[in-house]
Amino acid sequence: MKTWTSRPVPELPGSLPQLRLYDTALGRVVDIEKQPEQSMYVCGITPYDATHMGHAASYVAFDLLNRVWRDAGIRVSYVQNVTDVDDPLLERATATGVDWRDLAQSQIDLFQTDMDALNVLAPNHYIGAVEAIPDIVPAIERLIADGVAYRVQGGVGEPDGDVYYDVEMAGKRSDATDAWTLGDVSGLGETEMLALFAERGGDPTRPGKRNALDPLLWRVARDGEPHWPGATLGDGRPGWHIECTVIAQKYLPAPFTVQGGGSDLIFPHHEMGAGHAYSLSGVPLARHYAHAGMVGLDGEKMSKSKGNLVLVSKLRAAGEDPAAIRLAILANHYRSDWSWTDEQFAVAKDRLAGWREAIDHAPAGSAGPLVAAMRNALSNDLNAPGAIAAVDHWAEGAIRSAADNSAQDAALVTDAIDALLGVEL
Ligand code: 5CA
Ligand code: ZN
Repeated sequence: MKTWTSRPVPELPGSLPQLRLYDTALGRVVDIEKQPEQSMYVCGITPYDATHMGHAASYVAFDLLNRVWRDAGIRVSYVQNVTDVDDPLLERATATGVDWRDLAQSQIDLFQTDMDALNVLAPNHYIGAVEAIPDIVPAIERLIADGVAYRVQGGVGEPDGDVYYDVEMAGKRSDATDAWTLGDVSGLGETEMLALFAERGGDPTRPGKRNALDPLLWRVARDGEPHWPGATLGDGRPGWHIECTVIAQKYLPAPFTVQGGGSDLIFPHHEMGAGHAYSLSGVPLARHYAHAGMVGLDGEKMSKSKGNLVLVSKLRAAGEDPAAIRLAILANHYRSDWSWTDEQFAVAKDRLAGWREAIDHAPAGSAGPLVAAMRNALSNDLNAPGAIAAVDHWAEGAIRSAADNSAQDAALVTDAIDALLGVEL
């Protein structure tokens, strides 16, 4: 699928220190191994509504990772999916009387325009679930042949043949030390898993399943639902977790460096994806799992289903500067849960205006130490608030300074704020 076009990233002299990142599966900050090329998969949107601040924050978080790797001279291979067929998308299309394909396409276009406005670097591959179906079908057939997936008989009004992943069997099959067993990514116990599974698209009470937590791999065709050829599986459509697993395995090395998304994807999505990948390839999907915090509004998680949304496109349409939206997001550490407020947005707008003013007063020799301070903060688990504080400190000094203004320093500070934070002055 077509992606958006990244804006150029200025090159800075020097380079970033050793990158440290919080790994969800390990539960601590780890050194990211140095490699000439790094790879990441960031879960994309389900395109049934416009990009809200929560989505935007998760893509800005992983854009920071992309930028710090590039700053360290590392090539980045970046893949993102788009869940362009799934229950919530079909339900919304039916409820609003729009063709689900038109709904998906319009929201994908809007998302890409928002990402471009927010100066989020584009992935190298942007892949839809629908276009991945020819790769997903043989993967599921293999899981069945290997005994880690099974077909369920239909019940009242349900056809035979939905395919589920056998979490227990998959866990037992793994004898290597880095193998997957249920809970490896999320660290959750069964009770918590059951609650989250039901809440986040799972069907724990579906009759005929071997384990309540077994996730759907293939949903055979139902009347009125879109479906695709499934070879021996029969016509149908894929489950959610297998979609991301197969796309990541096709376009990235195994294991790739970082699997990313919002923290609501830790379980079941990234847990099950890690299992699927191990069952399919015998190696872990990713070396590290990283998650962004949840963004809320008025104390509640911002979500399409709740409808309490602050939309990037609406703010843009109201004439707000996307650089200020990005700066408002970055003022929160990517791992923290936070709420969008007009007050915080006003602070970001003032800050951006202050930085723009200070740039004309850049004291000679001040840029180098600022760039070093920004890099130090960002290399420490992408501490954007720390990098912002460094720029604030520099800007206050620049305004007060009696030293000569330096065009060279002004250019370097402008480049650093753009290259490392993605904020264009
Ligand atoms: N298509 C799947 C991933 S394969 C999906 O979760 N789509 S989504 O549109 O619901 O979310 C897209 C990304 O935004 C995910 O990484 C999700 O974790 C993140 N996200 C959703 N809501 C929020 C929120 N309120 N705060 C922070 N991130 C959020
Ligand atoms: Zn995903």
